[in-house]
Amino acid sequence: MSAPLKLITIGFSHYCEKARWALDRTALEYREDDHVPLFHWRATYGAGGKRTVPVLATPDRVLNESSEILRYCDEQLPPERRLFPQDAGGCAEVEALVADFDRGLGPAVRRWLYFHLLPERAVATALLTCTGPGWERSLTRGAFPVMRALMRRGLKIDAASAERSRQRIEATFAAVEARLADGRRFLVGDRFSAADLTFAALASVLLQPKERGFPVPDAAQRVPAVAEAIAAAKSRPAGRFIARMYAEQRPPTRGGLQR
Ligand SMILES: N[C@@H](CCC(=O)N[C@@H](CS)C(=O)NCC(=O)O)C(=O)O
Repeated sequence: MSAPLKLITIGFSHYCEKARWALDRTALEYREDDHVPLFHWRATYGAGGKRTVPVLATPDRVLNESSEILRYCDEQLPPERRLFPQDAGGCAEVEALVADFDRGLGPAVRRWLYFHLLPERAVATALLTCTGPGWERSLTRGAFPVMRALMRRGLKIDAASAERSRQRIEATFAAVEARLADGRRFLVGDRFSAADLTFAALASVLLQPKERGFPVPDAAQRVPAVAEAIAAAKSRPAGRFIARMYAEQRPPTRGGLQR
């Protein structure tokens, strides 16, 4: 039997959940190798990838982008289960939505969440150390102030950028709700696609559906702004759509953890 694929992640990352969900829809055997943020570089560069996760190491190539991993998964599936539709029009629409969520929603969710969590040392540490091998978690607990400074600088996190991110999240949720207003069950066409998966996965850190492949620690809810945002997101149409996508389309995760 061939060696399983290796999915290098930051466990709680939303782009990693996107890739993990796509892998879990296939019969591909894979093992997840999860890391604390910043410590993941050793694994990604070591595997021949770049600095971001997810990275999927396969026997013949290394995939550095979550959407590339979705396409790789599609190669394993019959046409009717693929995430990118076969017809050119449907495929272009799905690709445009995925690119928009990847460029806008993903970074906005991350920046907004870190802006609120990083000032709370206990909460932020609980999040950062819910993933990765024990030695990475221990070092993170001690080196938290340095990591926090690096993350704030690297991700350009401040009050103004957090506010722009909040607006971007709101605009994306509103645009999704405008699409869903005609009663459609999926964002494009009449079946589940990469657009639905990407939107649901990238917003999942805000919604915390129980089917998520890697749970976000409850500690995040101890920050009032975050608890309020989660409650507000859950009660609106886009949030209910995400909950339904997770309930109906998210198989249990199969990657295990490599330690
Ligand atoms: N375009 C990339 C974005 C992935 C991404 O931003 N990953 C974040 C985790 S949420 C990351 O690795 N950040 C760490 C870094 O930039 O060093 C994809 O779709 O895979």
